[in-house]
Amino acid sequence: MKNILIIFFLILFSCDSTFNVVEPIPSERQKIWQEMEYYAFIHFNMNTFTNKEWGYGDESPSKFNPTSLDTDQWAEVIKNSGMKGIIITAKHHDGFALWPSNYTSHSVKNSPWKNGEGDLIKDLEKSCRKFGLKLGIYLSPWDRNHPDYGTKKYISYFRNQLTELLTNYGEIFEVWFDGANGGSGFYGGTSEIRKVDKKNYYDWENTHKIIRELQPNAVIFSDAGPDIRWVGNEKGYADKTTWSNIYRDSVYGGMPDYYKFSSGQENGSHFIPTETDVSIRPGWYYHPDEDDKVKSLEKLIDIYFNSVGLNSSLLLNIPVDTRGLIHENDKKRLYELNNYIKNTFSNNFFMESKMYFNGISHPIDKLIDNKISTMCHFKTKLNNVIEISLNKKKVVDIFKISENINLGQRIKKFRLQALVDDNWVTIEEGTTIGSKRLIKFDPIELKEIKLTIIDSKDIPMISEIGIYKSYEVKI
Ligand code: FUL
Repeated sequence: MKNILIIFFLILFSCDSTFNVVEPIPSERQKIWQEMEYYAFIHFNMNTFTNKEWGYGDESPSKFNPTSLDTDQWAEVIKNSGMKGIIITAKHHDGFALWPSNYTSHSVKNSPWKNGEGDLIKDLEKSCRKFGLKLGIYLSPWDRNHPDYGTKKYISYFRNQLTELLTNYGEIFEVWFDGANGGSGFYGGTSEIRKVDKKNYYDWENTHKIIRELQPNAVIFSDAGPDIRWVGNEKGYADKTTWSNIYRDSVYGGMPDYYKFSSGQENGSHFIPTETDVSIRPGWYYHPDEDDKVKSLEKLIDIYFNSVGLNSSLLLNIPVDTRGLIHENDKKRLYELNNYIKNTFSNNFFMESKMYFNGISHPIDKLIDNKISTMCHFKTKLNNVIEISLNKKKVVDIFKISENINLGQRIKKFRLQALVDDNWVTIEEGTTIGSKRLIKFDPIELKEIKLTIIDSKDIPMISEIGIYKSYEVKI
């Protein structure tokens, strides 16, 4: 009888035995990036001082003059906010460089800041290392200042700047290329409209080679990858259905109607997860009249659930102010959000619970150890059921599930139910899971919960599950 039971058990599910992969799967650099989840964008550059979002390219370097710039303050606030890195706008569309580039005079070296002796990227690099953060670079492909923009010569200039940034500032975790490019600008004084063929002008393939050679661990972001792709909006919301898979060669940076690709494609040829970029204020850059328009904690929590909780990452922008500091109001809100995330997710009520995979009792430890590599999986693709019984009734409002995406994203359809008065009540029916799916619902008191994985591309590989109650942040 015992042997029959063991065989039955192995037929239905197992933990950490041999398994197949479902292509496409992430590269090593993507795996490292995927674990970061939440990191900061900093928009700080010429626009901070002209109170604009997009500079024309004719701004005098003398305008760049922060009074008390302190990159240690940025890094300290960001570290204490639970974020893992910073991506800085080294050069935005107006062409002003935050480092003393050898290839242009339009940079900090002609500004009053530190009498032209400063290098903001160097300062930030040091602060990031000091506070244990990773450093990433935003380098605008569009340059409204440069006389050669639109010609082949500009591509060499762009690559020279990229090479400087990837050579002189240690390890870079992400290189960020904006899809906004081409249009009106100063262009060395011609003040005209210069449109470019967004698909071919930049010869991205060869630009990417430079990055791979100089910073092999860096992920490359653009609307279309090749490593990380845009989520398709700047509001902070990923699609409810989010495949990391996409037919990469059907998309390109700056393409029209890109938003149509937000949800990816189930059978896409390449693994290119989304990144959700959104600003904590209405603008990307600092504007004094937005000091009281910092997003509410409630809104930021909603964004967190709809980005990190929808198989994406959250790149939250903080506009550093004209002093060169993260403003008190943004700092306060970032700390509140961190307080919420830290305290909510530190208490997984699945500890000491009983779990059943397709009706068979099974230890839950590998699914609550916060390790993607330890997991449990079934033996069939359809209608697999995980039932969990808490050690006692609890009021909860969040459910978490992760697939081991290192073996390929698989789950296509699921249903989450709670046992209420002897009836299974559906909390959520959904599609994709991916690296992390967070489901938020009205608080409910329960003891038994059931997840049915209705359909999957291949046998589902579950690496984490969790159930939580939202922490009440005192504001
Ligand atoms: C956009 C840019 O045009 C904005 O200014 C900002 O940098 C945002 C992150 O990307 O496409």
